[in-house]
Amino acid sequence: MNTLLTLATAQPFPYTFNPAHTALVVIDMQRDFIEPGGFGASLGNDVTRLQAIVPAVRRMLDAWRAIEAVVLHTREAHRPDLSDCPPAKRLRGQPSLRIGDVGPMGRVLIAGEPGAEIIPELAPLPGELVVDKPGKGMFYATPVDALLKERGITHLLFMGVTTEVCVQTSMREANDRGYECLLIEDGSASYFPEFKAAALAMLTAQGAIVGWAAPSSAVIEAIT
Ligand code: TIU
Repeated sequence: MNTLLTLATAQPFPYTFNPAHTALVVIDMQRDFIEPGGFGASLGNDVTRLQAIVPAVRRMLDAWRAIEAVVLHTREAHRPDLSDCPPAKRLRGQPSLRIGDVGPMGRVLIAGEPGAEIIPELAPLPGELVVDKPGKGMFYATPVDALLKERGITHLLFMGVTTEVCVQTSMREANDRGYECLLIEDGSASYFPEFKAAALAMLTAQGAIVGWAAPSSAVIEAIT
């Protein structure tokens, strides 16, 4: 679909994008954050909150796949030897399991382990981009910028978890690199609802200082 579309109801003002130059970005919808026994739970979080967005993320993915536009999935996952995991990250606090420890879904937050896999409902399709990232932001120590530029991508629609951690960090990194970013509100969740609300407010404040926000229904209506 190579045409300019406008989401008239986006916050804080209308958002215009061409699906041919836009990627749908799905951040870290992996078992380690969404199922019991993973990294999210080890930090003391109630993971059931994140499960609520899965149907909306799937609907948005299905609609985006139907127009054959670019999809990028990320996973927060470290190398098995932990060479890309700073001690500051692994040793912080008193989690019940640290990154690299063996839990119910294999080694926590390690690439190739069951916990690092994207949940089956949202499994990437052949041809979709899948990138492991060692940090919260998707540009740090990854080929994401090159992958997007090779495909002529200038606009990014964000979904995934958690809103104020990996989604917000990735959106800020993208904004600094010149991408026009929009957060799909009902496609993102936090363990803390008040943090999701605050993230949405601060991303869109000051005339879209980081970017825009809109519900998935608005994007689906525009592309269908
Ligand atoms: N803890 C938390 O809210 N998030 C993360 O550690 N990673 C992501 O957000 N993916």
